[in-house]
Amino acid sequence: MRRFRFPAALAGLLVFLAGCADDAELDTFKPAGPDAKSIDDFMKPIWVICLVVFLLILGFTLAVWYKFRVKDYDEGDEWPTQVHGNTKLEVVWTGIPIVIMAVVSILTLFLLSDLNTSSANALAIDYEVDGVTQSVEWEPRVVVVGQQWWWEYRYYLQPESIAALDEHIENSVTNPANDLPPAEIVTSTQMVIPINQEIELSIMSRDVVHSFWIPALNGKRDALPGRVNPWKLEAFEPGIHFGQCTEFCGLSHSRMRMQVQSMTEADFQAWVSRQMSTAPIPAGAEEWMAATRDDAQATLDAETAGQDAPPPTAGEAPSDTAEQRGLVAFVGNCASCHLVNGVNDIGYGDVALISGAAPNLTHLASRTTFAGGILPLYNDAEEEGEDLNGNGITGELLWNRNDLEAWIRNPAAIKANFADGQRGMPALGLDDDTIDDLVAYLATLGEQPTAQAVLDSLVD
Ligand code: HEC
Ligand SMILES: [Cu+2]
Repeated sequence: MRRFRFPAALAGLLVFLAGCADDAELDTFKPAGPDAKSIDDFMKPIWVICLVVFLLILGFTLAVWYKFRVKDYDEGDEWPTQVHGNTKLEVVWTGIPIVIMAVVSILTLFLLSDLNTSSANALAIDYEVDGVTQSVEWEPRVVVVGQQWWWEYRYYLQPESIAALDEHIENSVTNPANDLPPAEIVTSTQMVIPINQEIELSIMSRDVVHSFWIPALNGKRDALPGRVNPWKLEAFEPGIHFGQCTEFCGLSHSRMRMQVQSMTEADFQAWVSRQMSTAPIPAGAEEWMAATRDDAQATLDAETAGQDAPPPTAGEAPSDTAEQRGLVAFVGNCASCHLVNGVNDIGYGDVALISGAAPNLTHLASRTTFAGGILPLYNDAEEEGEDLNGNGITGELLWNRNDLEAWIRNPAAIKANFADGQRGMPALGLDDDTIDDLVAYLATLGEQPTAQAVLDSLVD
């Protein structure tokens, strides 16, 4: 047994030291917002109290052991006087912990109730749609939906859509996360928020219990099917704040990560503007797309009227460029699950999955990570180097073709899922050329993020 002692001690030490990484993504000791800071401010004195209690007890124990130890058996040392019960002492050492615990729990309740109430003030957002500037008073609120194994974020901006959301939640008899009304912005894995602004969250789940946790911004909050849990977030500075689902939710629980990207109010407004646009249609495919959409609308109208669908009018699908072929392949293979606004949003909702949703891909390329935050969408962005994009940031963003191709070829090989049970994305058995075209098309969906955002969001 003895020869295992050293390796065991070494392993223990390594595990212990591994907890000391100073750039750990999920560091709970680096608050980056007021909520996380109030938790931190509260926790630190408690650690100090714990340390004092620990040292006192250890000190007493050692002192007693030293003072009353048996010095020599042979000479028949006298036994120390045996004491049974000392009321005063017992009252003191029972009373002090009770007082400490009571104070800590009462203060905890106050803090919890503070973390549960948000007082978000409305934020005036100007955004542009089709060249026309519009403006809304946004009560900063993001609907967070957990599902196996990724997070969706929904932004309801216009008064009508906010009213529809509230009505939906109020009238929901089973699970409010099902059939949520359309939101102006839907994104996945990366939530985007303006800084110095309290953001109210409404956390839900489409399937099992998940838990939303961005340690730098606030504590954990469970996502429960059938409920809407309130929570809030606020960030001091622009940056990326990492998170991880913290309620075991099945096969790929550990690959259900998330990030919050905080940015200045001006950058946030620009982000909103960009997210409000529909996806660009690859050059040369506009006519076919318009006709395909008309057909979808006609089929939908006929269905509603209880008639037979009219014959399709869209002619031969365009196939000159990779992007065109990719769009056509998307409509044929992916559109039953994924939404791209401007492509298949007509009559969309006939989703094949039990969890009821797949990530909205309209602005996929504006994110920096995919598949529940386990893979980067761009690579080769370097900290040092030339200003290749002419945007003042050095390094170049390269669309991560390899991982995207591997993902479309067989998602389960990258992220264990349960596609037969309609969890996660299935392998669709596409040939390599089609996959190439799809990846080229996906790159057109949304404006590139900054190289800085890509660098910041890489998990070391
Ligand atoms: C049966 C439904 C279904 C079909 C069909 C489908 N997907 Fe998916 N897809 C999903 C689900 C579910 C996820 C989320 C998986 C995860 O992260 O665990 C996903 C994730 C993705 C992602 C990552 C998105 C993100 O933000 O993380 C991409 C990219 C993607 N799919 C592309 C495609 C393409 C291209 C096709 C067509 C060839 C396709 N999918 C077909 C269900 C589907
Ligand atoms: Cu989860």
